[in-house]
Amino acid sequence: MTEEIAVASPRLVCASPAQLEAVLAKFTGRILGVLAYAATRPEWPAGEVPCTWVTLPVLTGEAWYEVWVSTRAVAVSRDSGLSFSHDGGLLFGSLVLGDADAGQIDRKAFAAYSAIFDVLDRMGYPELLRVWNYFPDINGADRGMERYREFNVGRYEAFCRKGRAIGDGMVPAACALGTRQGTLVVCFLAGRAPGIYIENPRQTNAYLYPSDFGPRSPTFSRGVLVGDALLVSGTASIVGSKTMHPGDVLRQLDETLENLRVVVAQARARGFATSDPAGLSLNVYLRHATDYPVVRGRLDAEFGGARIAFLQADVCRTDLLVEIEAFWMPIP
Ligand code: 3EB
Repeated sequence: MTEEIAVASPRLVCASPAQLEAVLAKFTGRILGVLAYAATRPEWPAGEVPCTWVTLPVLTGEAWYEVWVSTRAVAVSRDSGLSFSHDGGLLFGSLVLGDADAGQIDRKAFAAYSAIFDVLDRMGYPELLRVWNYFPDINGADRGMERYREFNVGRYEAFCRKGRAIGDGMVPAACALGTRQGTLVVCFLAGRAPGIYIENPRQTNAYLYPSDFGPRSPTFSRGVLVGDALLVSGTASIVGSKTMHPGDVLRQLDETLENLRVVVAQARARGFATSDPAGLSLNVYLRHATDYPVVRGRLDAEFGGARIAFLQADVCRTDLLVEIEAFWMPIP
């Protein structure tokens, strides 16, 4: 007799402020955590559900909630300033560090990632699957280096110090965006087992970016398959390692959509089978809020049934005007 082993898979439910209470009630006991996107402190779920505020303006309303749900019962915990939930297969959590606008973002990144890796090792969920990085003034300069590049130095050093390999099929999916408030927010999904990490043949693997993009490369992959869920990294108008179509948001959008199609195709080749458009969620980060109407028009035409959040954020290269992350999985 063969026994089927269920692989842990996350689920995502998106909610407006009006929908939040009902969503939380429906998934009580199975909520891994909530990412709350809002420019000003949003309404908070009561109780012990770990909720992390990402201080970005939402272009479609007051706030936007991503409720990450497990298919199993979860336990909620705290350790070393991290709050997290885990279900025996997956661990979802966040760490918020203050004074991230006071310089030395490399040290903050090193501290955050070191603390996260330590907790993951202690808890027995050593595999970092997907990371969300948010910090202020991402394109500003500290001590003569762009803060995103400085962030990459600290992140890279923490990977090395904590024994994480950097290479093909080994680095987490991620996004990195600039906010307007003084905290470094790092949210993460980790697992007892590694994910299937996806790269994009149109793009240089980010950990191999040449040094003109900074002394240490960013440590992320283009996407990750976690069970039957696909989590696509922040995706932009980059071919090889070069920004395409500077100054032209619609051409950047087309290039970004092509990159997204290629990442999904790569995931299909590795076993990703979800095709229900209702299970697709996109976060669209726009550098300029004034680009919202044209970008929205194009995306509404492209993605019929998907849930799309539009957020205003600084993208991690000054010449990038748009970045899109995508989550695609069965509806819980
Ligand atoms: C890029 O493709 C655009 O540093 O974690 C996308 C996703 C980007 C993740 C990161 C950066 C990161 O290089 C920027």
